[in-house]
Amino acid sequence: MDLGAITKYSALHAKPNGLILQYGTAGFRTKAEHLDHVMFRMGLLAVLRSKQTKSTIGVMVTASHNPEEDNGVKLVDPLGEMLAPSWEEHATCLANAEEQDMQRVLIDISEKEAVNLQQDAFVVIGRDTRPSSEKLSQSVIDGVTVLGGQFHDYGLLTTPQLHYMVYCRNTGGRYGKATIEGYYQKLSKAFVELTKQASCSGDEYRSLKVDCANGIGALKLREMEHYFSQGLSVQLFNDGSKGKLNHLCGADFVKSHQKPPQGMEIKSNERCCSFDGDADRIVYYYHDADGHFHLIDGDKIATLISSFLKELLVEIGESLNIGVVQTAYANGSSTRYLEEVMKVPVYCTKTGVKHLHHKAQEFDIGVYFEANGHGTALFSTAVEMKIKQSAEQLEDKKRKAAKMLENIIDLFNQVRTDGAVDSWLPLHYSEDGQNRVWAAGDAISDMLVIEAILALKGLTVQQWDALYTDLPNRQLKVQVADRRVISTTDAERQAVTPPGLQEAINDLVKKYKLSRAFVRPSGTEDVVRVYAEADSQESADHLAHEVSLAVF
Ligand code: 16G
Ligand code: ZN
Repeated sequence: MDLGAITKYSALHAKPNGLILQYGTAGFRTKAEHLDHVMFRMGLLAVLRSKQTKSTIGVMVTASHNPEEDNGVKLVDPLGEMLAPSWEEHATCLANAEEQDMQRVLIDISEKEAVNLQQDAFVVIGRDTRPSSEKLSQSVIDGVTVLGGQFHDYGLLTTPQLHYMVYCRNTGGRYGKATIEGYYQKLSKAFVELTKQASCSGDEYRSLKVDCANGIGALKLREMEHYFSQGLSVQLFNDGSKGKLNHLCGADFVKSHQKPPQGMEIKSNERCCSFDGDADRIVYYYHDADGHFHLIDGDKIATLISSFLKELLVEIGESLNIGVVQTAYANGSSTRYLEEVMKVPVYCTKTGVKHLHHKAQEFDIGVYFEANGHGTALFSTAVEMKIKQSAEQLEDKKRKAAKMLENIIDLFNQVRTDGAVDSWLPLHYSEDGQNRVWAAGDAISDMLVIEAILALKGLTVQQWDALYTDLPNRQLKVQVADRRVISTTDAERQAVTPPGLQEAINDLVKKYKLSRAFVRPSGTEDVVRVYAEADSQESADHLAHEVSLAVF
């Protein structure tokens, strides 16, 4: 380590005095102007992580659905998954170190993690379309090069695309080509194969309006659309040519305001969807003939996907276990429908993809979605092997179902192992012995899966929506002096501190029918979030308001 050079370059990316940031649920996030030093330092950290794992590490510059003025950064581990928890702590430590302590912190991390500093390092970088992202990703590159790391800058990418690149590079191309064309080809091939089998191929199933949140999703869908246009034609809105990123549009806006994005003209019963600013979330919606807006959120997406997968398994004659993972935000109606009608076990975890992902890996097929539209399905190695055998051996109908399942696995961007997992995973990388894979939720791949299922089942958007009726709900955010005074348990559904808060919430909830409410400190913003649902919108609004008063 050339400590002199690090000190010299670090001074060019100086930390503002007194600024303390935390590596949160999705990395660092704050106003872009406060992030230069964090970017430089994450470049340094990515090199250390790369040396330790002897693998390529990813760095993504984005603040997802947050306002255009914000930015953020997160590291992507060797199998395309979220950074390991111990390294999140190192990231926080390094980001907050005062200039004179930088060298010591870097040496500390290297010693604690037994990093061989002679080892080569390779880092890949991607960024979203924010005006600040280009310069900030240059600061990441400065950090990488000053520690002697090599890098490839992919420039503009969606977050899931960067995960894909990391995964492909670390598996020697067995999974797919680590290029943008490789990504497009892989997904489109599976989609076109799948939709070929759809008997309902009228126009109704073949066109979709997409609100791209004025973000990266627009650029990438535009590049990709001709690869899958045989099966689907997309009409893009909020493509960044006029509006501001995430402003009055995008998945987060639509979900939290429960209304359509601006800048999109919707005719009745037209199928529409919204991506978020880095294209890892998706929600669907439509206007009915009376002009009422209907939101189809992550819960209903999980329901559609899990019921389709279950049907395919029945067809093939495999009794594999399938489970759905949700968070406290899942609408009560969705949980009831999954458990009581579909007879699928449902589990609740804390908010944040890493928690859901972890739980979903316990099943042969684990479908996980946050209500906000962030999710995917995971398939165990055993499933893949069985499906592969079935696709080769079974007769007609069964073989067709097995083939469909194979293509769905590909479309979800899931690793295909052919059974020989351990022989080609980066040999030196095994944090917890788990076969962790990437596929952490991708708006483009989720969109293609959903479109394929609707076409194959011949479902209209209204029929999909009619699976169950959402309980009216409301989300609010509350500014408090210190959100950390609130701590929770039971997958964030119960408040432990401050004393008396949970009792107060219980009393309020009792006043309404079919009601439920919880509070939790945000992992991405300096606010406390309140969620309430009840039998009417008015009751849900009242309950949310009353609970937010109890938070003070
Ligand atoms: C991040 C999470 C998302 C979660 C959200 C909650 C990832 C990749 N993203 O965006 O899953 O829903 O945070 O934000 O894990 P909150 O803690 O501010 O409510
Ligand atoms: Zn996002």
